[in-house]
Amino acid sequence: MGLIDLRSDTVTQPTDEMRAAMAAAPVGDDVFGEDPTINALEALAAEMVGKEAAVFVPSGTMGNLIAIMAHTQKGDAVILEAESHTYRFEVGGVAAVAGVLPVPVEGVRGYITPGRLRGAVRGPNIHIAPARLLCLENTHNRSGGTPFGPDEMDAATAAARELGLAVHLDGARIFNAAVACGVRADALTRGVDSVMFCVSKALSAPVGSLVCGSRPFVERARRFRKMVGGGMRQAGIIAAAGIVALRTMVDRLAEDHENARRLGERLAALPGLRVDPEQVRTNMVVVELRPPLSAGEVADRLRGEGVLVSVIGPAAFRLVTHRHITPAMVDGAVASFRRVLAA
Ligand code: TLP
Repeated sequence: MGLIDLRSDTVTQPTDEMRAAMAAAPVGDDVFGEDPTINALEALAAEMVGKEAAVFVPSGTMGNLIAIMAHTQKGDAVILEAESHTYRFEVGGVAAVAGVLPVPVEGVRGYITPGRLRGAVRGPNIHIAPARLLCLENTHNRSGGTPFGPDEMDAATAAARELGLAVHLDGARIFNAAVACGVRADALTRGVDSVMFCVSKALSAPVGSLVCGSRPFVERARRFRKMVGGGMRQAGIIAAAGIVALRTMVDRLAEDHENARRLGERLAALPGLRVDPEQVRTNMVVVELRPPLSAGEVADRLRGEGVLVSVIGPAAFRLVTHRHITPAMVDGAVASFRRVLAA
């Protein structure tokens, strides 16, 4: 069957159509705003999330960083979910580069409720860094790809408005959320000031993310992109794949979600594992091992069987389905788990 790589949807390969579009893409110097393919991708991206403008960046990490820089001044406070990717896995750039105080708030499966948000905003008081920005994440990676629907997004953004905060959304997987909730992505982004999403994850493009918002916000973000070294030249070569990703790869995400559900249900039936199939709502499955098994050891044995998973804790894995994972591979992975646990 070959390797069953469930580590992340970032492992997806570009499609033949992407490679052809990349080879044929008209390009120019993007720092001068002259790359027609990047300009087309930015326009398409902005339109899909209902914003005025967008800027193409090499990674989600850079996209979140420059969005935060564009919303804040040094010394401001930014409210983030305690398990959010930006707080936990973006190398502390929010503090080290943006120079703002991250204020972590524990969410409910990654969702910052309006009540918890109100509880986290203090001041005004001369002793306290002024809170300027709320960062949300949809889908929420660490809580197993949990999607938040329009009502939850609207409630959080309305509370942020009352508190005078701008809102940035880490929507690395916003199209997974939209497909899972049965809505268009713009129904999830209507209340936010800015959204970053990635074409490099389940949408299968090789590189790239978009930061979208109002025209003045995006112009500010574009300056910060240049500051942190993200001004690219004939990068239409990669943007071309992003256009194909947005046009052809969104609807098929439903297949990844079905496969994740299948994986979750079958793993839940194995002794030694704890999985809640009800919580598998997009393309991720979180698996907990019952003691005394260690995730590192089980992952090594699975690797020996040709199944790759991400270890996310001493007794926990994350498994991600994507375009290269078929239902037969799901069943193959489950069979490997069964053998490894029995050994
Ligand atoms: N997530 C990756 C890696 O961190 C491991 C993954 O495999 O899930 N926001 C969210 C919610 C993300 O999940 C990621 C990447 C990013 C931002 C950062 O994107 P990149 O990797 O393009 O910098």
